[in-house]
Amino acid sequence: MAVDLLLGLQWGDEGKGKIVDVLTSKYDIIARFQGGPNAGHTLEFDGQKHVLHTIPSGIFHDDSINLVGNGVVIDPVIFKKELDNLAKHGIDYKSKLLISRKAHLILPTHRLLDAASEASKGKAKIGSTLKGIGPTYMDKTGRNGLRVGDLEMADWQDRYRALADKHEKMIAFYDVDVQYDLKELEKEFRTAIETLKELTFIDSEDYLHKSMKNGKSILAEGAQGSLLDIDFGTYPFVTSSNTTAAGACTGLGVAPREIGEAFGIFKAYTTRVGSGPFPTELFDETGEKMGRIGNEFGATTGRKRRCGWLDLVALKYAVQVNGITQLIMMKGDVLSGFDTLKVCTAYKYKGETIDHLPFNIDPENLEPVYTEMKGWKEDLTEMTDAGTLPKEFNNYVEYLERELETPITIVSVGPDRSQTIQRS
Ligand code: 2SA
Ligand code: MG
Repeated sequence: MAVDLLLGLQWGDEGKGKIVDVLTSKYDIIARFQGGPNAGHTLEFDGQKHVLHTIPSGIFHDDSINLVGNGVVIDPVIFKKELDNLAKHGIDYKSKLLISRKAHLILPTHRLLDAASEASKGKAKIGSTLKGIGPTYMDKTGRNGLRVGDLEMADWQDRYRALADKHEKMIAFYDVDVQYDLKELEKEFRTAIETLKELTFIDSEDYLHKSMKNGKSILAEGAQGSLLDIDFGTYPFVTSSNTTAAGACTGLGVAPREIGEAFGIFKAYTTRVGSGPFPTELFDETGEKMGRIGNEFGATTGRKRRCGWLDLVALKYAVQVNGITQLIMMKGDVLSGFDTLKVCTAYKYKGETIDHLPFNIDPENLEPVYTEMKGWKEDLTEMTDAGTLPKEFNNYVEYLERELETPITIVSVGPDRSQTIQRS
């Protein structure tokens, strides 16, 4: 059995949570492979909205096993809140949640370091979610990190203290105003660690291999999006993990040849939260309207998302880097009522027209070239059948399929599970 991937192709918030939830019934195991509580995966069903940060989006289904892979970074405090919330909704998570021993832990001081680093950057700040993601991955690659499996070792408290003490010196070195009461934060941390320890820790790569051998199907659930990838995103305005297909191999321990379908998910327009270049960003009423209708606010931080037209240049790049085999288009319903739709097909860059993302995506140097298309008026949110979709909507979708040379097999027309249309 292969491992299928579900990846965000833009700057995150494409709607991965919803689609994993829709696809879950086809898979035995749902696995997160990178990122951490910076993610906000929103699911809506039975009139209720749920936001998950670290826990895979299959947790609401009775039959699926949910794995937090080695590539993920876990903040026990946020994790506990997620668990408490699941318990409140009557979800028996213990029987269906597994944690890799190799996943790294976000310490309270990682969060403080994130804040100090951002404060020290001033206007050049990344606009991070302040969840400690960057500092935790720095400690991982710097070979200083604490992992989930360490919690089973006798000396983890000593190692914790040594690392936290070092972090405090680093925070002081930044010389910025970050107020904190570490004693309080540590109290909360230790309580959360005890909750975490009630869960099942496993050697997850071995588990996945045995599961594959036994015919189990696996879906790897990405977080953030391709343009936030540490290598291929709009560096330095990126997150600190590989959000692209290759990240699923390193973040779960599966070989490239074991990857099957790569589902790529994108919004019918583009959003970005945090700082960094965004060539098709709109600063006018059209952008405001997209944000308003699309309810574009961060699921983790509540920040207002920047909005703009679909950037086909960036999307093509993401399709290539990930080897996408099927596309899923989200939020087509938000574009209902726009007379004209624009799609960016190239950039004017230093006086030339180019069809790829240049190294330096400086808005000063780069201007989008647009193709215009006629919009549709119909409200799509009640539609359930591909046959009822308006002609102009189909034109938009078919145009993208041709340009991206990849089929768009699912279109989503609203946040609810039921508002999902299979095209083929
Ligand atoms: P970080 O915290 O170090 O990963 O931030 C680095 C950049 O990555 C962006 N980033 C995100 N962008 C979109 N969605 C994300 N998740 C949340 C959501 C975000 C929220 O689902 O809405 O609630 O604000 C996410 N996580 C990280 C971040 O904005 C920085 O640009
Ligand atoms: Mg999100």
